[in-house]
Amino acid sequence: MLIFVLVYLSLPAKTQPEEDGVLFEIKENVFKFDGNSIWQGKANSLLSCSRTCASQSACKRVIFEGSKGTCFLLGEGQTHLANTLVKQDGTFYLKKITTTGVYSLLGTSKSAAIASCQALHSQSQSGVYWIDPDGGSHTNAFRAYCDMKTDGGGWTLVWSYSFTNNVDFTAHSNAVTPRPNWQVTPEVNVPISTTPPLNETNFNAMNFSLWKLLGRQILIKSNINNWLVCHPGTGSLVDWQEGEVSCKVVKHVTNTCTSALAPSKISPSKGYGPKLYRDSEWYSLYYYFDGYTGKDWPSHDPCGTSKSNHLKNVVNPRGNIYIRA
Ligand SMILES: [Ca+2]
Ligand SMILES: [Ca+2]
Repeated sequence: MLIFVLVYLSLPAKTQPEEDGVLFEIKENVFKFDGNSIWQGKANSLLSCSRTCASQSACKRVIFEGSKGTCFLLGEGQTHLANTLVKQDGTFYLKKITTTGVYSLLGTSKSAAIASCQALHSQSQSGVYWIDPDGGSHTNAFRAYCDMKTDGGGWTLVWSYSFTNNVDFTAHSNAVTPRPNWQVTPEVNVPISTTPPLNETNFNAMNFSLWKLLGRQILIKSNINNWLVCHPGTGSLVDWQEGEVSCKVVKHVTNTCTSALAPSKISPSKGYGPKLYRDSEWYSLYYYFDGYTGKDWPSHDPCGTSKSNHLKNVVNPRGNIYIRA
């Protein structure tokens, strides 16, 4: 049986700074050694054996034979042994890992699921990670896409949508699709998705009830309208609450209306989907997530005027919503 444990060792101040905290991955009851150690000696415990390794930068791996109290320090050259370990009771095989190595484990498997993309190390790459927004047992963890770059990163993708009729953008038959399972009027007829999108063109939506577990800030991206980051005020998308929001443009996608102000209000449930606007609900729309193919059209207007000012001639126009706390 493979046991994976992280041990944190605090070392005296005389050691080099990078060795103040050294982490080891431990495999118990396995042993394989070809006699090529950089040091071999007695140690009265696994801890003292691993401490000896921690204090020597050349030491990368440790084998400790508990019954004999023998400690082997292995250098870089023995790395291939990790794949050829054999069972032997009472022995320990320790692999030294860097702090970066520890962070790189986060979210890479179901058992290492993180609460949201914000739990990733800031140096992490954007991509798919395992998340478990409700915490506790990871049996219901799932894969989600993280944007680790835009406006500081830490964003979990909750919705990727396209349009039902982008060729005739202002036609009533145009709508965003699919839509999340949020509460809107029964007329709203585009398909509902509860499958987390795995990238920005994987048109799906995470179950809406999970959104609030990820946070209340939203990032809206689109390839036909400016990108917004909105903080909740009296209004909040994830709480399905009408009112004020504080939005800023984090990327100008088009040269149209570059000095236009970002929207300042949200009304989630009036009409056929959430609307972001500034003054008048119907005449200053910036984003309208209209999901009905029988009426209205999904404004993506960088001027905030409910007009057809979105970037034109874009192949496969789309949008994405991300969340962070
Ligand atoms: Ca869980
Ligand atoms: Ca429509």
